[in-house]
Amino acid sequence: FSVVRKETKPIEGQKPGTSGLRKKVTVFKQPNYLQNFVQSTFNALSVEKVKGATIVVSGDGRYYSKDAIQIITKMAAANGVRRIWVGQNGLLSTPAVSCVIRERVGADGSKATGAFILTASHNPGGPHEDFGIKYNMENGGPAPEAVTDKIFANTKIINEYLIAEDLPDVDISVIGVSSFGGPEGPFDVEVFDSTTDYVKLMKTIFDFESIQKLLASPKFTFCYDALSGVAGIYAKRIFVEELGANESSLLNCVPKEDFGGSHPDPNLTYAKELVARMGLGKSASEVEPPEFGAAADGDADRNMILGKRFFVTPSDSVAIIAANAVQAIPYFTSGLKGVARSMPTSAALDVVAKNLNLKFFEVPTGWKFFGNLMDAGLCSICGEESFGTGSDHIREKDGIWAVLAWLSILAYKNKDSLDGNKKLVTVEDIVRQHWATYGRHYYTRYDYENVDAGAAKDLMANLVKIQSSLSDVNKIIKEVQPDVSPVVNADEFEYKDPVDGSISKHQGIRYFFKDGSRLVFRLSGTGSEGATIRVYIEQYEKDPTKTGRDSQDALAPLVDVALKLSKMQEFTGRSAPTVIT
Ligand code: VG1
Ligand code: CO
Repeated sequence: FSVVRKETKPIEGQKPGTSGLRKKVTVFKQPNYLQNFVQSTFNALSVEKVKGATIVVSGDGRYYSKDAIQIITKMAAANGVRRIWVGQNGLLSTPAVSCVIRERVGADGSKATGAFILTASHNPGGPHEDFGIKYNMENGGPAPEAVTDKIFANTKIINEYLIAEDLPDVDISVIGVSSFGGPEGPFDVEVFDSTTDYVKLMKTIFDFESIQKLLASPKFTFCYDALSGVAGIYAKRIFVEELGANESSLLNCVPKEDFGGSHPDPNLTYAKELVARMGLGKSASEVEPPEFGAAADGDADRNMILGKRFFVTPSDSVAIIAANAVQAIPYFTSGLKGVARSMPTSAALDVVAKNLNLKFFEVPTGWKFFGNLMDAGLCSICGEESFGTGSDHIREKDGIWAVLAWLSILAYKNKDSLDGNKKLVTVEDIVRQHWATYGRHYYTRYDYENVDAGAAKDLMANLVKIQSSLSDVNKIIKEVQPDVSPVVNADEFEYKDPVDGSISKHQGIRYFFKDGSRLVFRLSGTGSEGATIRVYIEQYEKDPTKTGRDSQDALAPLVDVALKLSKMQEFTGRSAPTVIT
């Protein structure tokens, strides 16, 4: 093939958000849009990460992925990349990409130094929906801010990109290596099985035999919903083929380019089918629900854990996994190095860390901040309130891992009750027991999606402004909810990375209440149009006689304070959130 230099001009708005660049497919299809971003990424990497390098390109299989893979491959060839690795059909979950970068070794001993991940995660897909792209580094984690800032800076000055236009399209549905010759020597495209490396890694972490026993027990019933995302191919391999679950326990496990037309977001609003099957929500199933249910998002890095008629908040989930990991999961037998959560995530994990005397870190939203801690050996388990949970086995959150972690805990707690007539220890039992020991963090998040960007900015600015007078803030609170305890502290979260000293500012507006309650407000960095305001509401209850309340009831007064304090309706015109989780 030959290398062509194409003239181009900067395109506005290519700033990577919380997790890469996410835009409508129609935006990505504009002339040079994808090309500019990809070339800007190559230009942001050091030479040896491009010339002669091995780079992974794959994603959640959403609409436009197949075209993007061919374009990126041709540009990689032209930029002197030695080899491109593609999961069969262009499919690799985000955690699997992280695993492939860290673990996979090519036939000639080659290792990947980075990856383009093609996903917009939990955002809908299809010709009129979202596409996304992000770059992950040699440690398997998302590019740190220093790199994404450089990429963005490059997009503003780009004037040409390199492409091998005459390189033929590679058939990514067939496993094998295609070899080509270019001006700088050989170039290979290797298509490989999307699940092998990931399954191998999971087997080194968990005791598959004990999970198999759990799944085989007539007392235990199981259900998994991939929401038509890429998780389906891993679910089939792991839950059915390896662990012996019945094929009928899988819902929506065939990846679709448009996720069947719905949001591939594993929460109580969007995972409708699973929620109903688990006996929750308005259209709850009449049939006896399974004991355990879980769902994933489009790229399979998120997870939702459900018990029979029971929802586990993601903030509780990471705390419960951390509290039980050493006993229940072989990978952690020698102890936890530390734990971490994102700032808006509830303090349930903090209490566990304190009790178990573990190192603890609070980082800004987004997985990239956990990577540094893990690389420095400071953190074993971490999580976010947004249905993200994971560990230092890779550098991304991991939806299937979280399910295997829960199944391991269930297998451990039930090791004596699977045979005979002892009662099964259920998901709900485990969570209630946890609350009895550590107290409960009532928690909810209100999302206002696609709000006018100006209005959202004004609302946030006002919330910062009123922080300068807490007595005025407390006056408002007294008026609307006299029983809510007063605010004792308020700030904007700023993070100093303990490993590299880098500082991230404006990471969310916080209000701390005297009784330990907390309100957090932040703007989403993953949307593709307008603004999304997220309100995080949390209240701690230590008294074991009061941990069994309905969460929305318990939080109602604090929610009211949040909405009045932020003047939500005044600024946005919205009388209700788009999604409550
Ligand atoms: C959201 C979540 C955040 C998560 C991010 C990426 O970001 O709040 O916790 O890390 O999505 O997840 P934001 O900026 O919209 O609040 V994923 O599954 O979209 O890669
Ligand atoms: Co995701």
